[in-house]
Amino acid sequence: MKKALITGITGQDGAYLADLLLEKGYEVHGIKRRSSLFNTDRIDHLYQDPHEENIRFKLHYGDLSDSTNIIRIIQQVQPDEIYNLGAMSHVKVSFDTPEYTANADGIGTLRILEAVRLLGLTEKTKIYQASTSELYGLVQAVPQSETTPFYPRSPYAVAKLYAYWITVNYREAYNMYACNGILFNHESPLRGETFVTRKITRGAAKIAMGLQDKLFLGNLDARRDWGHAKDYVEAMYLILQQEKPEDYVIATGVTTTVRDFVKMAFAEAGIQLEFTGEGVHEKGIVKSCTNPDYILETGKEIVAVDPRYFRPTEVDLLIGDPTKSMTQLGWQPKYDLPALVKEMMEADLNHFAQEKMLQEAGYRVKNQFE
Ligand code: NDP
Ligand code: GDR
Repeated sequence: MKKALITGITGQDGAYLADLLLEKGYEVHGIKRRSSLFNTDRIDHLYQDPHEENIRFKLHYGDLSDSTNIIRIIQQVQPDEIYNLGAMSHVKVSFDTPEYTANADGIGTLRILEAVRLLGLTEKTKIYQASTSELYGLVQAVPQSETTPFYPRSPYAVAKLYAYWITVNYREAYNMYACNGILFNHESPLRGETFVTRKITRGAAKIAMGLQDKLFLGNLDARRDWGHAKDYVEAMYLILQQEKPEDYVIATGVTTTVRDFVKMAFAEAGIQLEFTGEGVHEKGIVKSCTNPDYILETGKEIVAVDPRYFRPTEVDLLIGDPTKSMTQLGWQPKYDLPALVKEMMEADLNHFAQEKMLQEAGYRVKNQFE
């Protein structure tokens, strides 16, 4: 039985990847951080009682900032494959916590590679590094492929640049099977609540149900190549099943503005939006509302721009060229953007319908931080 170790198993991608590898018959180990509240919501369905025999899913406490802990876990697990997905993954937050981001995202990757080397596992253990389209940053050329130059635009992207190159260097220096998947944005109903797509689908669902008045967003002109996380974890797996270790771009090849994503999300709830005004004065107003369950007056302003969400340096345009992964890996995404938006909206409408009932029945107070 193959063994996989996933860092970042409690995150969006970690959860989908754990599902996939368990389905494929792997024994799956994950590293989770200690937190004051349970942080395993996304993987609770995978729990197996450690007192039972033949457990195929195991969690270990750990942190990418702790070398000895990483070495101990890798020594104990002796994994065939390591998927290094753990990271402080929020671009905007990395401007607030740049040193921590460099430690976890940059040096954390070195700690994994070095542990494998120190433990003499270079021939046994394959390593996947979660690289990102944020490496391209300031547009040099489009669509972005494996040969497009990098120009990172945030502490997050700079930390990930180090991680990218140290992965390449360990592959070349020590003949390790270590690869970068350069993944463009990928989303799902499990996406963290403060990334723009999930913030939009949650906001649209709450506004439709009368639980929120307005959605405040930052740069509506930013363009992203959005895919579905479920498709993208398949690519991670495929990258580690090749004869030779190489780096791959994973993307859909379609780019969309944040503004258009907002329109698509509200349309799923039967609310047509139009945008008026420019820059910080741009507003999204209700053009029509055809869903009888959600009554919103025409002309009501429900989306506004708040400069607090602007980034000191922005990445304006991402559009990936997935030719290499499609031809060499045979990777093919199953979801397009409309299917992704539909699935995310269905999940959030369903979630907030329940939340509304609980609030109305007095079982739950409104969370002011949401
Ligand atoms: P999430 O933010 O959903 O998950 C990040 C995971 O990393 C969580 O499990 C988190 O734990 C864990 N983590 C954070 N800091 C540490 C640390 N110091 N030590 C150990 N674990 C840590 O990210 P995604 O699932 O969306 O992304 C997975 C990886 O892919 C990340 O590295 C991200 O940078 C990268 N990436 C993501 C893309 C995307 O569009 N989603 C695109 C390209 C790359 P906790 O739950 O406790 O916070
Ligand atoms: P990104 O994702 O920075 O691309 O990083 P995010 O969803 O945060 O932003 C995408 C774009 O939307 C604009 N935007 C807003 N973003 C957020 N979060 N909140 C807002 O209110 C808002 N309004 C507009 C942003 O300015 C940006 O242009 C994600 C992460 O998953 C990284 O870890 C990963 O490496 C990259 O995708 C690929």
